[in-house]
Amino acid sequence: SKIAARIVEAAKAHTRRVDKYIGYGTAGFRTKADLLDHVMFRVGVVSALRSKMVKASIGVMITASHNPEEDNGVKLVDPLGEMLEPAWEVLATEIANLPDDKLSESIVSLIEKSNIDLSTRSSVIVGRDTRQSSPALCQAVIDGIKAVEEDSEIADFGIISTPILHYLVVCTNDGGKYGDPTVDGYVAKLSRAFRTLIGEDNKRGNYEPTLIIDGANGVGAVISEKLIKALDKTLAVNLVNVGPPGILNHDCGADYVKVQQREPLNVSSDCGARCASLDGDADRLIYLYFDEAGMFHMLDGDKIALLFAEHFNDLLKKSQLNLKLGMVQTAYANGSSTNYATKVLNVPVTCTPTGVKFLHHAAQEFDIGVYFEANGHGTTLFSENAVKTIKDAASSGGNAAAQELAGFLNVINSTVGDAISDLLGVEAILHSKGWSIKEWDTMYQDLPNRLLKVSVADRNLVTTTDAERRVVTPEGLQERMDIIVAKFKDGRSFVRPSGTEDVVRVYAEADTQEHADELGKEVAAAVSELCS
Ligand code: 16G
Ligand code: ZN
Repeated sequence: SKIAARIVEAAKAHTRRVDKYIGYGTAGFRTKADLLDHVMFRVGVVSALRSKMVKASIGVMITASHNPEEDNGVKLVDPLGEMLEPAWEVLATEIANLPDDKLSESIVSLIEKSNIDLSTRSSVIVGRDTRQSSPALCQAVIDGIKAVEEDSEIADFGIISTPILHYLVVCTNDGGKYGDPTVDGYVAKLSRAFRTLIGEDNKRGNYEPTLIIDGANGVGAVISEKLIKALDKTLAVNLVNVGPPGILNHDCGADYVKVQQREPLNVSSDCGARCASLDGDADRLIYLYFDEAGMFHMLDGDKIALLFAEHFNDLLKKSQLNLKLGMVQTAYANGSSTNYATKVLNVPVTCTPTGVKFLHHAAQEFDIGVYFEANGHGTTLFSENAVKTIKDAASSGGNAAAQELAGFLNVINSTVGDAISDLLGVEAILHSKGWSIKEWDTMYQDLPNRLLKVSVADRNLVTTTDAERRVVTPEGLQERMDIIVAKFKDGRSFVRPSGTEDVVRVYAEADTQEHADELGKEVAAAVSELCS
């Protein structure tokens, strides 16, 4: 057939030079950049076919997020801005790993099996991060799309954040209802909503409108620059870690701050101000500051989630709107944060397995669903009913709390976790409350915790249940862990196989750092022993 011939021809420029299986993990295909050329080409092919099948625009994002500069990756975004449907993850993985000489026949069979109408024009929205490997890999994706259909509609947005790509996909498919499908449209929507929320006076109580943003030497810095202009001094931003290319995430960024539990490069302990660290594709956010004694404090995804939940809870009470607020966390959420939500705020908390798609899905069960991973990825979802209820109450006037909620509808990028949008949300809430970062930080006290990795022969020996909180196999491990955990006050521990690295992860928390460390060590030893 014609398409088979075209794919054979185009694939010659993107041969599979490495015989290594590359899987579609929790965040798409991700590995060393120099292993990815053929994968990108094939993802391009798959994205065009997916678009034809669903008769809508599909997104392709080229990034390896918080991972080092040498890595890269790619993920597909479905028409409503959500992660690619699982059945297609399987298809994409099969196609990505075929030998070259099986590629075209396999694609033809996919077209037949899925009943894809080739006459439907495909539409693919493409974005990439600032990695030096990204332009060439992006070209490989485009070659793949064109192999399926020479005049496919390709919107190549160049360097954008992952959340902007999700936003563009949503806006393109809903005809611009959610926002104007351009980067400027995104910046304008968020900055306008933020300025409306802040109003005339950007100072209030203990809130100071000055912020350091750590751009992780990546796209977060690029977007922040646009944002700063659009904010027009409503928020005074000191942007650090803005490049040069080649040192993405190096000793800076949200993942560095969270894992190392220290400040990023170019943020010094005497600055006294608050700092927001973004990750390499700007979909994670972590705050930090130094107190008067020069001590470092970190406010992670859990703290951010609780700030949102508390404020929305307040606004719902004040506005007297009858909407159901809930939170979604994973097992990594600090026990104190869950406790604060359920016991102090009386907000229900759902726990899901790790991975954005699980949290996002669970958050859709509420009218207002706040979801965050402790690593700083998260957002707030508003049901259709919530959007309508809030807008109606806001427009009828006199209900200031409803009007504030309406402002948040536009500041928050509900399509996926978005560091820039979350940052504006946090700043607007602190302003509204007149809070310093210290007042936010002392909302509740984190339980000391420890994260460890254990290398084992086969990490998939470990299987879990109850949203990763209990081990099913290897047999006897959970019983051993129960006995160990019982020895520690406020002890809690769980283990799970990583979805992105060849290790088993161990989480432990307890009343003191020493105890959390000890608990983690003992559990790690049990994992090693029972997995060998
Ligand atoms: C991926 C996930 C992230 C999760 C992380 C866990 C998405 C888009 N990203 O980065 O949510 O926290 O994996 O990694 O789902 P791990 O399985 O190695 O612990
Ligand atoms: Zn990221």
